[in-house]
Parts: sequence; C-alpha cells; structure tokens
Amino acid sequence: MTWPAAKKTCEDEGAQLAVPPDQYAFNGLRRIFSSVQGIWYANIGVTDQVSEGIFLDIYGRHQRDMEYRVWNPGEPNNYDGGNPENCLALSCRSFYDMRCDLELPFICEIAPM
Ligand SMILES: [Ca+2]
Ligand SMILES: [Ca+2]
Repeated sequence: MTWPAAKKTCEDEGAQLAVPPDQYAFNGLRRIFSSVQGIWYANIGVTDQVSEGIFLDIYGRHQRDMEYRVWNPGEPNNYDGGNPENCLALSCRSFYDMRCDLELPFICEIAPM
C-alpha cells in the first residue's frame, strides 16, 4: 500500500502509522521483521513531504533526534531515479527514505490510553 493509503487505513482502524519514540520502541518494531516471513520494508509515520530534509511524524512533531534511528548507509538520499523520496520505511536493521507511492507493507500502532 502507498504511504498515504497506509496512513488512512491505520486511521480507519482507530490506529496510526507507527512512530517509534525511542531506541527501545525502534528495536521492538525491528523485531517484527523476524516474525513475519517475506517482509523486508514497512512504512512508518514519518515524512519529509512538507520540507525536504525536515522529518516530521504524523503528529507534526519534528523528528530532530534521528540519531538513535539507524539510517541505512547512504540514506536519507531523497533519490530514486530522479523521484523524490519523502516517506520513511523501516527494515529489520535500519531506516530508509522511500517514495511515498511505493506499494509497501506498513505498521500501525494504537496509542496507549
Ligand atoms: Ca525527502
Ligand atoms: Ca532513499
């Protein structure tokens, strides 16, 4: 599913695209990949669509502290054959910026009450 469609699907389910707030949550999300066969990437709720290089989560919070999040080497490169990459995807190891119109798996989360 594309990033915008994934965002809406999560919302329709009463959830949100996942936004790992810290290293602990990041590690938890990464573990999903070892339990689901054949999934290599998944969209999460962070994008730099509004302003290139400024990563905001779906709540509009600036993801200033991206250091704990391990970018894959060379990422974020905002480049896919000349197409901008403005949506964040996670792999079992690291973060990538990817095109928002790619059909990818995605991770929703339900905020704790
Ligand atoms: Ca970008
Ligand atoms: Ca990229």
